[in-house]
Amino acid sequence: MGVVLEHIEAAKGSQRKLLAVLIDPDFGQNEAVLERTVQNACMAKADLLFVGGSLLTTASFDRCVEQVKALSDRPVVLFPGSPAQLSRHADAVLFLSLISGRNPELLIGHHVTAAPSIKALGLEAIPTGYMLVDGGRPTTVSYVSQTLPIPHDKPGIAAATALAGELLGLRAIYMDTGSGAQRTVSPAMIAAVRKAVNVPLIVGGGIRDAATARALCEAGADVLVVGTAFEQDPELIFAMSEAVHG
Ligand code: 1GP
Repeated sequence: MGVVLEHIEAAKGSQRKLLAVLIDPDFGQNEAVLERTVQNACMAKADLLFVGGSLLTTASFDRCVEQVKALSDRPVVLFPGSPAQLSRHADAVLFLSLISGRNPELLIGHHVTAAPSIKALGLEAIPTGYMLVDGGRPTTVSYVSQTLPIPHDKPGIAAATALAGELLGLRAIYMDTGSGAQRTVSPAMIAAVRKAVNVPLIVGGGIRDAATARALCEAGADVLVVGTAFEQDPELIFAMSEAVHG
């Protein structure tokens, strides 16, 4: 097992919740804002830095990852929207299979394309079942992936999907309503998935305040991912970190 997954599993074992700050490389084009966000993440003791996005309009992905790594003392984890989003500057990559959808390219196609590069770059790959959940409106990820999200009020579907992922050998489940979603995954759905599987649960999409972050941790999330709210207010990282770490 790689060191990043080991870190996540050890935290789960000791019931310590983790906060991941998501950096969208398009947003990271503004170097001053990127620097401030990464510095705040380190000062606030956020646990992980995720870099990636479903649709990139910048050509300088690698440069963004390099900068994030240079500015931080936290593990940098790629959250790739495509096989082009790989970089040797990262510590690990979420090797995502979009198990809530039925798009073969996102279940196995992109993986075949990316696997030789991941090996050549020496990146730790974390096999992750990615589940897109309805967050109240279409998001970039639902449009780009051309998949139907799991209905918000169907925790049973989410639990069965996550269990299938775990039985297939995936090492983490990422439940996401998508960047900038109107609502988060519900605590009831997180609790149902938590009951169904033992692997770490990563939860993201639409988390904007500390009280919500705390509620999702209490429902069973192990890692919370926040992006948009920190783009709007990098100072929020401090309150969010306090809420997640209890
Ligand atoms: C999106 O889970 C992430 O994939 C984060 O979402 O930008 O809404 O925080 P937000």
